[in-house]
Amino acid sequence: MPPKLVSHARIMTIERHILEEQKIHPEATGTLTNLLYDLALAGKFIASNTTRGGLAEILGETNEVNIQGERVMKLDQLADQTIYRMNDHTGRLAAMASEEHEGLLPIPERYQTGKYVLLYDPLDGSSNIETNTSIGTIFSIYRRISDSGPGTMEDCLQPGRNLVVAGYLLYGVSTMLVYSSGSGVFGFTLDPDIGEFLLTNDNIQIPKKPKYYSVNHGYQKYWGESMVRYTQYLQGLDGQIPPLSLRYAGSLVADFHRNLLEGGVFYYPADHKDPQKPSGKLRLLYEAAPLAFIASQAGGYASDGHQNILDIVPTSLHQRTPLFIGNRTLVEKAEEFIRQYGI
Ligand code: P6P
Repeated sequence: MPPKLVSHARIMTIERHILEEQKIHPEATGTLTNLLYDLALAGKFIASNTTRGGLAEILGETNEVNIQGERVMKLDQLADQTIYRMNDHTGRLAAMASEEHEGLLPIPERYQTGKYVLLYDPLDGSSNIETNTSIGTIFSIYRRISDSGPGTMEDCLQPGRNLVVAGYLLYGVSTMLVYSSGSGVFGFTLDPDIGEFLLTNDNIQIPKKPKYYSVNHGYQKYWGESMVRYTQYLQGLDGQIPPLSLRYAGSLVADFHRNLLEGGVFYYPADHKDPQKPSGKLRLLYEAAPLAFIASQAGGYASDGHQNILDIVPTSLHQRTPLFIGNRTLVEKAEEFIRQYGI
């Protein structure tokens, strides 16, 4: 007699979860469901290569430089191509845009176009690959604005408020996929033995009591007074709150994910380090907006220091923004310091 399977919780695969989510949206046609399947599959493939990173010949840099002026790691290229080729022929997308490429990525003419656009950062934090620090993929899905035919730049330059789905994959101690379609945030952990993402974090809510703050202290000399005072506030130095612990991996997805689960704030402020980047380093469309959508679904908040990230209407694919994201109280406090002392 086989042993009776004892489970204290439903075994929920991401496929089943997406189908259940689809039932909440009666108008859903299954296209979005299939698009999410495809992203989960791409994530499994990328994960299988990142875990072999130290062994496979793909580790190390190509001799190419991307639109951001950053040297492209071979794993970056693999992740970028995997996501594009997983989605270019399905007829679900009108266009794509990747943080690794300057312009919009059209759907090849031989394939049909669909009603969504996909924007993605294929491997954020890739400078950490060779030190075996967690890295991630970030994705955003919008409904196209144009009626039909090839997707347009207008389809891609939408505010985060218009997001239909946002999510990320985190390639760390385990591989996780975290996503929201507007009805809460759900985390799935990849079981490599069966190749399935299983629900491990149901309806994530940022804890009310924060534990961490995440910032690169190495740039303190470039900060304005507001950031110096804000950081001292987080460290408990002005006596307003108990000190928070500093955690900074230099990999946005890893830092964001920790604060999502444990409570805290990540910030990459505008600084005076690089006159070419007065708005800081992070990209609005590929990093800030999708994570702001997830943070808001988890009871948190994201700001550029003045306004909700989700309200910013992009004017270019690669525009950058200062980012404060995590517990609403901590992000609003940053806005307060900036109002009082300037950026
Ligand atoms: P810094 C990785 O390159 C990245 O885009 C984010 O993942 C990360 O949060 C940030 O840059 C780290 O930048 O300047 O602190 O090394």
